Amino acid sequence: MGKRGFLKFLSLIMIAVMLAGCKGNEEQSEEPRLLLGFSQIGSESAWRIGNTRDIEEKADIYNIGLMLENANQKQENQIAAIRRFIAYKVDVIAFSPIVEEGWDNVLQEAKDAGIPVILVDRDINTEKEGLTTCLIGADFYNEGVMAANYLIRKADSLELEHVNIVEITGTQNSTPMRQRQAGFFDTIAGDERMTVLESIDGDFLKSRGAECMRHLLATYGDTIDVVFSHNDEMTLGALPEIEKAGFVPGKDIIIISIDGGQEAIDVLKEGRINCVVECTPKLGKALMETALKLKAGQEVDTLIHPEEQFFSDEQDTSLITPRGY
Ligand code: GYE
Repeated sequence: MGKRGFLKFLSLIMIAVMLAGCKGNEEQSEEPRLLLGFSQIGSESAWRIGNTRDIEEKADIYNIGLMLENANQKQENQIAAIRRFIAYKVDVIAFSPIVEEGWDNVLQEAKDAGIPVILVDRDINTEKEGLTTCLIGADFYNEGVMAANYLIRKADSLELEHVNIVEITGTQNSTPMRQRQAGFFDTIAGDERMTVLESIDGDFLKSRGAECMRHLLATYGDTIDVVFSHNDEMTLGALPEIEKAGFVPGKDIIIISIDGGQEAIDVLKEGRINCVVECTPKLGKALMETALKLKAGQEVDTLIHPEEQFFSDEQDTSLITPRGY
């Protein structure tokens, strides 16, 4: 390239850089409509990762400034994040409480600062009124009911006389753990065939699901008819343990899971899981719309449940469309 050619090349690069800079400035100059602080629990499952991604995407679409903090499964990190959001004077705070108890003080601080708080995914337990504005999350009790109704139908179709169930639960004292269990137990209560051998805490983690399953197999061996697992991760951890112990999941042991992430649906299609109750992580749209209403001083619905589906070996599973999480 000659000197002139080189100069031309250089000026082209400079123009390109300037244009890129202008575009960046243009994007930045569009003020966010509000600032939302969101404290996420962690990254324990495909569900959680899908939920974080959905909230980030929707914040972008709605032009909402998002301060997102990941608490790595620790309540104290969530409390510290909420305090930072208050100090930063965000417009709205949202968080997914890892457990139900222990939020009164920090939420009172948010209330005193005049910042509205939205609960996402999970609920809190408190005596105090007015600490939060609303809850956007799934109907976990109904998920437990759907899981149990599937089991009752399955027991009918297999003409089972006794059904021994082991339950691997989500994080102790979390809303999905409490309500999925309550919905399931209330629904099987009237069915004399059903016995729950043990409920064990798998903390929504794959590694814990495997550990719990090893313990359950060592204790109850071939008397286990059903595994009811509160999320896909724990189910996916438990399956190899069942196979190592010489049982065929989906046939020797009925496997019931909750969430409906792609990996679990693929295993359902293979026949190694019998039923997956959907719990959608796509709560971002409702969150952004609610935050905008709060900023505008409008009334919001106090409880928003997304619609949820149900997948099982009773249907043609090849028709299930890609899940997106
Ligand atoms: O089922 C599980 C996750 O709170 C609904 O938390 C959520 C649960 C979900 O990690 O996979």
